[in-house]
Amino acid sequence: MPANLTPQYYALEKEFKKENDPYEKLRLAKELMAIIPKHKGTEKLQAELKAKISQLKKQIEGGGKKHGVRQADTLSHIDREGAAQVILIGPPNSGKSSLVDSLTHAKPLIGDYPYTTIKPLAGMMVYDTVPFQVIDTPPISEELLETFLLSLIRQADLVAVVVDVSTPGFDKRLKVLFDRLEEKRVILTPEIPEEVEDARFAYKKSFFAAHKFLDENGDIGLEKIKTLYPDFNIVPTSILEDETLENFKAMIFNSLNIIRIYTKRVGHEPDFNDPIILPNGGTVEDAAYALHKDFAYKLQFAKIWGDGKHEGQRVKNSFVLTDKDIIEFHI
Ligand SMILES: Nc1nc2c(ncn2[C@@H]2O[C@H](COP(=O)(O)OP(=O)(O)OP(=O)(O)O)[C@@H](O)[C@H]2O)c(=O)[nH]1
Ligand SMILES: [Mg+2]
Repeated sequence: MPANLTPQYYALEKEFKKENDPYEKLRLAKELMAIIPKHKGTEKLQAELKAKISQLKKQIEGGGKKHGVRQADTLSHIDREGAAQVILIGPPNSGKSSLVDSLTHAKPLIGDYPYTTIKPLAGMMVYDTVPFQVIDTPPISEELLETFLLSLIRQADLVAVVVDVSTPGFDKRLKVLFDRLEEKRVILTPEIPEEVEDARFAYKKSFFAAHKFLDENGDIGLEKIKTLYPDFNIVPTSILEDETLENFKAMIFNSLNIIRIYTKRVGHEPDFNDPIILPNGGTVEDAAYALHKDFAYKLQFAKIWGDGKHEGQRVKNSFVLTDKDIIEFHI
C-alpha cells in the first residue's frame, strides 16, 4: 500500500535528517509523528519513527556522557527556576547581556562589539517577591541563528526582544529576526492566539525592550518602534536608569498573567516573602495543590484576606483568588 505522504511531511523529514541537536531532533520527530497520515501504508514508517523517538529520549536522558554527545545538548535546554522562564533575544550588540548583568547576579560577557555572547546564560531576578529566571542568548542576525536558541525560545514562558533603538537600521535588523524565526516556525506574538491553525508553529508571547532609549536618537527610535509594532507592549530601558529596569521587571510580571498568593498559618502573620504563584483564575484548590498534592485532598476550607473580601472570609475550594490575596488553609 502506498504511503501517500504529503509535501509538508517530506519537507519536515528533510529538516529532521539534517538536524544534529538531539533536543531539536526529538521535537521534529514528534512533529513528524503528528502529521504522518495514519493508515496501513505508513505503519512501517510510524514504527521506525517511534523507535527513533525512544532512542532520542534515551540519548537525552543519559545526559550524553556515555555516548559522547556534543556540548550542544546542554545548550538547548535550561531547567526552569522560579515563577517563569523569560528569554532575552535580539540583534547583535543590542544590550541583552547588559540587561541580564544589571538584573541578576549572573555575570555575562559584555562587549562594545557584536557577537559577544556565544552561549546562553541564566540568572535569577526578583520582582515584588516573585523570582523569575532570565536567559541571555547569542544574537540573531542574517548570519547567525543558533539551533539551540530555537529550542530555548520554544521552551520559554515569555520572550523579551531587546532592541537598540538608538542605532539607525534597527527596524531592518528586527525584521530579519522575526523572519528568520518564522522560517523556523517560531512566531513572536503580542498575545497567544486562542486557536492555532498549524500545530507545527510555536507562538511565543513577546514584548520589546526599547533599549538605549536615553542615548542620542533613542527618543526617535522609541517612537518609530511604537509605530512599527503597535500591537506589542514596549518598555523603554537603559542600564543607566534603574527605574527603567524596574519597569522591565514589571512588564515581565504583567505579561505572564499570574497572581501572587501569600500564605498564613493559623495564629501567625502572613508570609510575604514566598508567595504561591498561580495563573490568573487560580482557585483555593490550585493554591493548596501548588503547596502539596496531599494538602489539596485534605483541605476542608480556607479563609481569605484581600481586596474586596471580608477579613478572614471563609471560602470553598473552588473560590477564585486574585493577586495578593492572603490565604489560611484549614485541613
Ligand atoms: N549607552 C548605553 N549603552 C549600553 C546600554 N546597554 C548596553 N550598552 C552597551 O552596548 C554594548 C553591547 O552590550 P551587550 O550587553 O554586550 O549587547 P548584547 O546584545 O549582549 O550583544 P551580543 O552578545 O553581541 O549580541 C556594550 O558596549 C554595552 O556597554 C545602555 O542602556 N546604554
Ligand atoms: Mg551578549
